[in-house]
Amino acid sequence: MTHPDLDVAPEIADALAQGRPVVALESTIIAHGMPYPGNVVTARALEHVIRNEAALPATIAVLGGRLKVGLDEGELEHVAQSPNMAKASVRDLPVLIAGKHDGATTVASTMRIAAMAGIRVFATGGIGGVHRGVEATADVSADLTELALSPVAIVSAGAKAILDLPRTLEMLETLSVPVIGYQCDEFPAFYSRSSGLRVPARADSPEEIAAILAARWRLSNAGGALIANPIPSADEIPAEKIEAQIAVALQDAKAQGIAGKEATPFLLARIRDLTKGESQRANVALALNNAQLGARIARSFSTSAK
Ligand code: PSU
Ligand code: MN
Repeated sequence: MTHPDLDVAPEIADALAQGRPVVALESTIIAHGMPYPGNVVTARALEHVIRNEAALPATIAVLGGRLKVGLDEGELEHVAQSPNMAKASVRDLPVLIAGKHDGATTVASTMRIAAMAGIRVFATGGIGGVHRGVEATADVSADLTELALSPVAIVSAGAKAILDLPRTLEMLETLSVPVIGYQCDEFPAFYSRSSGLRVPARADSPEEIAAILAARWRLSNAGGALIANPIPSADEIPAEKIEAQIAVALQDAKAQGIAGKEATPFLLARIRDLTKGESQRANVALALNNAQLGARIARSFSTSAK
């Protein structure tokens, strides 16, 4: 597991060596997805939920050009507060490594680094995907292409509602990524449980998901899987309600010429303002829910692999 650019925290390295469950967490959601100090509170809460489920959290970030798997208190605080945390997708990693810079890892780069460390399960809020208006912008998140490359299962509340969900599902099919609805038949839409789109497969227990993952990686180690876990009913924002705010945020982005990697952070922040924080509360709730399921899947996967 030694790699010249990778630093795996000793506790996590031990757990992985012994086949104990570990769940990766991303850092873009901390540095660019939520404001301080709520972001660091959420980051700690995500780690706590995973430990409570008898698994180890491994928050991933780039610090001083090192690919860090597992952050200590001070490092987590730094990621949450520093103005110098670049939003780092996979293509940004070489530049950050060579320049010894800091970077907050997206779903795509977190997957890549998790795979390098031997972590198979990763919990996040919602993955990136095909953006609305893709015909004009060609904006498709590298989260999708990475799902076709790295052997990591992502637990996500579907894909972010700001996206074009039908096209995102089409692209996942093209990339041969298994999409499994957890206790649901519909692809969840991040803030809401329903999207009107069917998931191609359903599983009702972490054990069932672990068995699917084991089979997936017997076929090939190239690529991961998407576990779609709907936001808990008590925390959801109905699709009709949030859709109006999303439309306003998308219009504002267009008017201000926001595009590329700035698009997602801008839209999430704008929706947070428009909903007076309601979207943020939903985002935290669904991320915690995903961390819990991620830990259960990792536990089940590690026992079945023994
Ligand atoms: N989900 C959230 N908040 C976020 C993101 C996802 O709840 O901030 C981030 C993830 O890091 C994801 C990224 O990988 O947004 C997608 O950005 P882009 O569309 O530029 O690929
Ligand atoms: Mn993009």
